[in-house]
Amino acid sequence: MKFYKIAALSAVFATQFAFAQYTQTPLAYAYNALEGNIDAKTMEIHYTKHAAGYATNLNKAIAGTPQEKETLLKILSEVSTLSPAVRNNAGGHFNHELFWTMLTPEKNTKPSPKLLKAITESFGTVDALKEKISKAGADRFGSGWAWLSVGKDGKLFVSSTPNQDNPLMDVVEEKGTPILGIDVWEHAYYLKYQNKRADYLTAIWNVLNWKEVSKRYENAISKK
Ligand code: MN3
Repeated sequence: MKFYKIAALSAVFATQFAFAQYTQTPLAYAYNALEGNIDAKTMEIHYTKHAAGYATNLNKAIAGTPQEKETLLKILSEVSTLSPAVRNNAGGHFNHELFWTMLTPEKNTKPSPKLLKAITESFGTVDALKEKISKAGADRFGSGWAWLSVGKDGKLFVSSTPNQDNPLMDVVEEKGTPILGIDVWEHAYYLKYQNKRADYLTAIWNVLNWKEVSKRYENAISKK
C-alpha cells in the first residue's frame, strides 16, 4: 500500500513541477543600497509586495492554459490574444525583473564603447538621451514605463508604455527589445518623492546600471 501512496504522491509532484513557475530573481543589492536616491522602504515594498504579486498572479493566470508551456517572451509577443490578467502580470513580471537589474549601488558606471557610439549616433549625447527618457517617463499619464529599446533596424529608440505593457508586446505601437526600463508607477517613488515624479526621474540616473544596459544592448544587436 505504501508503494502506491508514494507513486501517487510522486505523480502529483511531477505534474506540479512540469510547468514553468515564475519566481523572482533575488536582488543583487540590499534594500537600503540605493538610499539617497531610492529609499529602503520603497525598495522593500516594491520588491516583496508589488513585484512578487505579478509573479504569483502570472502563475495563476496561465495555470491550465497553453501558456504554461510557453516562454515569457512568447507570451509577451501574443498578449493581444490573451486575457488582461496574463497581459498585466506577464508584463509586470518581465518589467520588474528587468528593472531590478537597471539599478546598482556602484558609482559612475558608464555605457560601453559600442553603446556609447549608438547613443551618440541616435541622440547626440548621453545627457540628451537621459533627458529624453526622463521626459517620456514624466509625460506618461498615470502608471507606466519609460524605455530605451533596440528596434528591428538595430537602432535605439525611446518610448513609453502604459500600465505593465512593454515594447516586446504585440499590442504596442513601437516594438523592440528593451535594454533600459524605468518604472514610473507611483509605488516606485511615492514614499520619498510624493507627487514629484520628475525628481525621482532625475535621481534615478545616479543609480543607473550602465554596465547592465550595455550588456543588454550588445546582446540585442548580436541577434540582429
Ligand atoms: Mn513597479
